Amino acid sequence: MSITKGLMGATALVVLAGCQGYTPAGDGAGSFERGRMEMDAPPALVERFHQLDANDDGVIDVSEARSSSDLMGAFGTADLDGDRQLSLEEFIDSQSSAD
Ligand SMILES: [Ca+2]
Ligand SMILES: [Ca+2]
Repeated sequence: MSITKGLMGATALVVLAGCQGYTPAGDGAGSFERGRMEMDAPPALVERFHQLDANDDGVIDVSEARSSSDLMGAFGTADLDGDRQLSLEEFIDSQSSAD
């Protein structure tokens, strides 16, 4: 009986040690930072921004956003500073996080 109990305890320790070695905490954080770097102005999104910016003033206002129903739906959350216009940065940020 005592031998079986000892084996189970040893197995539990091995499993715990295995889990800690398999998922290092630093790796996840590093991947997240790489992800943020990569969403820095993808060319396709920049091109789409300029297509939506019909009057070419460098921001997408509400009337311009109406040409895209999915953008219009995301406008409120995409407009981070609440000025009712989407800057290129706000647009890319919203489109990148939408995926
Ligand atoms: Ca505009
Ligand atoms: Ca804004």
